[in-house]
Amino acid sequence: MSHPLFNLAGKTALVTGSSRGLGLAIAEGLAQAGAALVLNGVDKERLAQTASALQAKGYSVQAAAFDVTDEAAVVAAFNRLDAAGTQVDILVNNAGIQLRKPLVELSLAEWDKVIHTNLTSAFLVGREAARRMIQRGQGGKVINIGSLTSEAARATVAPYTAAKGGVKMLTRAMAAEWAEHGIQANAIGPGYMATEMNTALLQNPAFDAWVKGRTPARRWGRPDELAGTAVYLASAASDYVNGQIIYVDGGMLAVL
Ligand code: GCO
Repeated sequence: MSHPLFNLAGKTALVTGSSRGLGLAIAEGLAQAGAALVLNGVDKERLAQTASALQAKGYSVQAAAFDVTDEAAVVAAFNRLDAAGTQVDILVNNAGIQLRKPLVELSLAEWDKVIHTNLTSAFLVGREAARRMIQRGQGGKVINIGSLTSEAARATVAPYTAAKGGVKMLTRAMAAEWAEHGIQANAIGPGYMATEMNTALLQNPAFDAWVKGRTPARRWGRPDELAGTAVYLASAASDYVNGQIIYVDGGMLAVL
């Protein structure tokens, strides 16, 4: 029996980019705490497969395929949720991409794609969710997914770093404007997690050794290890927490 503070029963959570990876792990964690899920992704087939798998586990799940970088698509998606009577109480802005290339070789189009997907999308989806949360007057939860690069830079991932730094400050800006409406906006900063996005790094012996040497826990994180922090930030347990970023990184940022 979970502590009542952490019970998400009766709440609906929209998790962007949740057909796989960190988004899926976070979504399943929220469902285990009682939340109904709205999964999101751009690949309708993969999204449907993921939704079916979670439904088979007994969770309440619907799929909302839309491109979080497309303003019209985001607005239309929320209008469809409104029409279906689906109220988003918890938003997790997780959708993101990685592109590893030296700054001097980067095209403007490549820069824009990463910034738009990893940062602007949090504004577009957050704006639609918050408009409705404010109008309902029942508060809400916004959880943005940052990164170690919200705090420290690594060479060859400049647009990702700039975007994730922006996610940290956008979270504070959201808190500044929305806390008075009972909406808590916070962020999670995952450390090096074993996900598809990091496959190239995991399979690189030198990088793998660097992560394990640089991390006090001496290992990569598992996506499911974000679930507890996500449930905390999605629940009444964090009703007086605003504008914070919690790093789930095995201690990497805590040490030199
Ligand atoms: C990289 C990785 C990192 C991690 C994560 C760390 O290329 O360094 O992709 O960006 O994925 O963001 O918090």
